[in-house]
Amino acid sequence: MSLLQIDDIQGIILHGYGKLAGACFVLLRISNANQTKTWLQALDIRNATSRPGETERCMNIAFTRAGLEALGVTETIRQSFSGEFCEGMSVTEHRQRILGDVGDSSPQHWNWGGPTTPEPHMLLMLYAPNDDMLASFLSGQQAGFPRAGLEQILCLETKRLPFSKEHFGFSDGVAQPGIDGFDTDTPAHNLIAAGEFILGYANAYGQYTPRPLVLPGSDPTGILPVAADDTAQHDLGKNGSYLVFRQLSQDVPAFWQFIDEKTRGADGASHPDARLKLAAKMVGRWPSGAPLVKTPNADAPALSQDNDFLYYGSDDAYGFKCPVGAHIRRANPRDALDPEPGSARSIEVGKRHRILRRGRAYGAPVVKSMEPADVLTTDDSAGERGLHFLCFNSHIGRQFEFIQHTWVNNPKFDGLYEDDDPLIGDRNGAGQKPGGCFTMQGDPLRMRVTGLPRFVRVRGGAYFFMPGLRALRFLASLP
Ligand code: N7H
Repeated sequence: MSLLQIDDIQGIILHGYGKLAGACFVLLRISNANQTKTWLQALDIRNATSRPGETERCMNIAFTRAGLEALGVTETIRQSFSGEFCEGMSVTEHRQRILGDVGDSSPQHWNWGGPTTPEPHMLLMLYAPNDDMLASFLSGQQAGFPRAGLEQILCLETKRLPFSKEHFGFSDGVAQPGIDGFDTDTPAHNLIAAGEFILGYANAYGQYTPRPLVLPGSDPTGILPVAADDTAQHDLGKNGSYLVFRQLSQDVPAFWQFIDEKTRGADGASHPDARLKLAAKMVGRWPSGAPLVKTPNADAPALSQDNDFLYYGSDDAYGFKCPVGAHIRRANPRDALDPEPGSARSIEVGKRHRILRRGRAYGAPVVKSMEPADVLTTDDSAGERGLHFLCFNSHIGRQFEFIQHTWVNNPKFDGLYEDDDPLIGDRNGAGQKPGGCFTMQGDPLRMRVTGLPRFVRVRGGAYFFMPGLRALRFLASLP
């Protein structure tokens, strides 16, 4: 039985809706708040009581700070939301540096969420079994926008790629944290306090993450629950979460061309096996999803869903199997963190920096086969494709931003010197720091690849608050 109030939590937080192949994300602005509130009151938002079946349609909703303001949330209440959320993803230079949103990834070039495009107020997330059913779901919603006092800024489409791959050709969405009190079959090293992802529950420190609370006078009809840690206040955050949304464009031809060049023999011939191995070393998993620490020399599809491993605990303290700087080892170092790598304490530290990923690919694949050899012989330099990266966390600074800044984009991560994330790193942060190297630790010799270009660029993004369903009713009934 779940210890979480799953009937009050929006479904996409706890379930990935993996069976629903169609998905789109609609960015909206509120032009008439009263109409929008009436619309919100009648909205059929999917909760988390059950995982949707293959024939269902689901809708979820989230708001930016500007959206809350447009709905009439007072300044005092708005200030009780997280600092990162209030400040926004794209506004300050400091945050642009933290996130690596520099050069041609800087917000001034973004398609949405930046200073040159209308600021989104709301995100409507629609999911359906297939693209046709999604199209009718979307057009039904769109028909109601004018009466709901809403203007559509953009509808971001997604695409289910062949073989459940992402654009570089790897299985994505394999490793997710297990949520304590909800997930039952997760190994203890991967079981994370619910309060790390859902507000109003104890977090990895055994405390309540700061969240929006309101005085009872602001909630006269008592829609909101009393805060568990402060009975003088009502909990607007309870069962909600912060949603990080970044549109990340992937340069697939550049990725495979670079790897192909670096693995050619002295005679200039390509080496498909060496190519695949270098790419797998960069990711930390093989294309099937099999983790390198369990199968360092060849893909093993039987292990494609395997997430039950540690690094020191897999006899890979030095990164001989999965390089220290590989994408998955940086994004979640498991038991490799100071002060005592390989210990229970290291795992506890790691549990404070986890995210729940809910992203979807967008754009057509370069080739339907998803094979590197076919990518290399196809001319598709102009194609726009990538990942709508979405993740949930209860503390944006300590979770998403920490991962991005202290691990992904940090050239000195875990004893390295000038290596940022080989897959998604910002390289040298527009000349601010070293970057663009990838080291594969080895005995007796390590190997280094240098001159990595940026393969992933940012095209848009924003921080959202996804309220619990009672909190949504509260927002819809604001005066
Ligand atoms: Fe990453 N990729 O598809 O190649 N990621 N990621 N990611 N990522 C992972 O376990 C990818 C991005 C994490 O617990 C896999 O799902 C791409 C950002 C985390 O072992 C693959 C992009 C951030 C994990 C990819 C991208 C993260 C993870 C292995 C951008 C956070 C789990 C399969 C276009 C700041 C780590 C899997 C763990 C895994 C890919 C972005 C984080 C294949 C293409 C921005 C926490």
